[in-house]
Amino acid sequence: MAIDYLERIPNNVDLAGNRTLQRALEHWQPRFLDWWREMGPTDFLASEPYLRTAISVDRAGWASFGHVKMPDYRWGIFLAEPEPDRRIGFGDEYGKPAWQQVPGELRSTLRRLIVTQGDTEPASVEQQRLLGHTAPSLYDLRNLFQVNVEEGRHLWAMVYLLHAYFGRDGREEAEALLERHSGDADRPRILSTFNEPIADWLSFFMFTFFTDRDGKFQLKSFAESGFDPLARTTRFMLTEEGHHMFVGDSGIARIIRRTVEVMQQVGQDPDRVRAAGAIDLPTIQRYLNFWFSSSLDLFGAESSSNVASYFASGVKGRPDETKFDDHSCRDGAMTIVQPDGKGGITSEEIPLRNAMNEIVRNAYTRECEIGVRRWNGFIAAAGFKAGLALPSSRFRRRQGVWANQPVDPAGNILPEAVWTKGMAEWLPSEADRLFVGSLMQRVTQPGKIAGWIAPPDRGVNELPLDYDYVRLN
Ligand code: BYC
Ligand code: FE
Ligand code: FE
Repeated sequence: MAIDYLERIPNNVDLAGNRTLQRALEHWQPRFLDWWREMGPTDFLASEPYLRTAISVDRAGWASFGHVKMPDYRWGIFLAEPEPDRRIGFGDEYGKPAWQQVPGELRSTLRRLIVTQGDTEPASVEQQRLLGHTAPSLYDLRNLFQVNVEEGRHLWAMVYLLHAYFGRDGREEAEALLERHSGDADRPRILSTFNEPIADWLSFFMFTFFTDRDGKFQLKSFAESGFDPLARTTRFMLTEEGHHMFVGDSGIARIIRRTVEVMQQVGQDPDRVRAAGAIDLPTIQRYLNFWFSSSLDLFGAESSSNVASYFASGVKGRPDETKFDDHSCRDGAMTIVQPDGKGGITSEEIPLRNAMNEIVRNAYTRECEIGVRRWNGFIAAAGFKAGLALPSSRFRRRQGVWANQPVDPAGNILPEAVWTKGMAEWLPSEADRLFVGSLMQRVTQPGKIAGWIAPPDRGVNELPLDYDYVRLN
């Protein structure tokens, strides 16, 4: 179905054919805009970034590009095309027709998951709201704003489901999504990582690499859902997610390329690298340790009865469920390694369905490793020892069996005092944050770039690097 841009809320769900729903969403729309003006990139309301907007849900040519003031961005509701006669692909309902309405007994489960997903989207916009002041180039500033408006649209995607399928409770949850705020002492966002400050662009790139990638895996799990509107919504969201991870991956690669260039001039000593205005590799590793460990928590506990019931009931599958042989997983088991409470480790066999969080976390980790290997490639090519590494999945966890355990990045359990001392070296210190913060000077001349990051390989939409990617009005 084509997207109707004449509507106040662009959509391909025939909103005009459901007046009650349309009115409810039109009532929520000004509240969303108020939230954007208060909690979004508030100091850039008059700026015009060069943004892409979805104009169809087809793979080929879904986007149009142009300079737009962000409050005028056409946030809308776009679902991937329906699959005729779609069937549930996993769990106890395997092979039955996918649901076009919410099954009564799954109502509260589905609502909670949709709210949790929806909560992360505006949270990330809040976390990133001040970064515009310190963008290393107009190209990067534009990418930040592109990510922001799309996360705003992801909020719309979840709010549509809440309004369309969950009645009054859904409308109340949609309001609450604008009332919780990242880092708010009284009404924080639901998931841990979305309350962490993103104060500098190194954190932003780490977040878009590691945390948006959790988004990808969670959305892929929902893309398998037996609740068809959720599956179709998340399928379209995934087309936007690719860009967010590109921003993170290429951002970190560009930082590293600049760092090794400086190392070739001044040597490896972190102090000399810093004095030359680049970010030393040990600092990059510490930021990586922080954001990777935080993002691992977003997959939930290694053993979870919640996730077993999501899988059994057909609510939430595994990413790329069709690639697995066994879609029932009723009989399988998985071994989980956990601390034994006496300074050692022990292993426990748990039912496969209870281990779904861990299965998805492992797939996520393998994908993160590909990025790290690529970054190490830049370091090695410059003639230095390529030592960036993901910390162990036991390191600095707050959820699951390894929560609050004294573990080093290699995964060893340490005596409490040794561990406490180590943590100061493994995570960004106040001094690290101050140093990185000191590099964050805004560059606004087209084609110019800050000294701590290499230029991108190419511009946006085949435009040159010195294009005016943001008109700062
Ligand atoms: N922080 O059985 P457990 C994205 C809670 S990112 C705080 O282990 P379950 C994006 C859990 O909620 C993708 N609380 O967990 C990225 C539960 O609480 P209740 C976001 C946590 O249910 C960048 C309790 O602990 N999408 O889109 O198997 C920019 C025990 O739970 C955390 C989703 O997360 C945590 N880290 O799985 C923008 C998908 N971890 O119910 C956007 C929706 C767990 O006992 N969410 N808890 O009060 C889910 O599927 C599941 O809720 C989780 C947890 C995978 C998060
Ligand atoms: Fe998102
Ligand atoms: Fe994202």
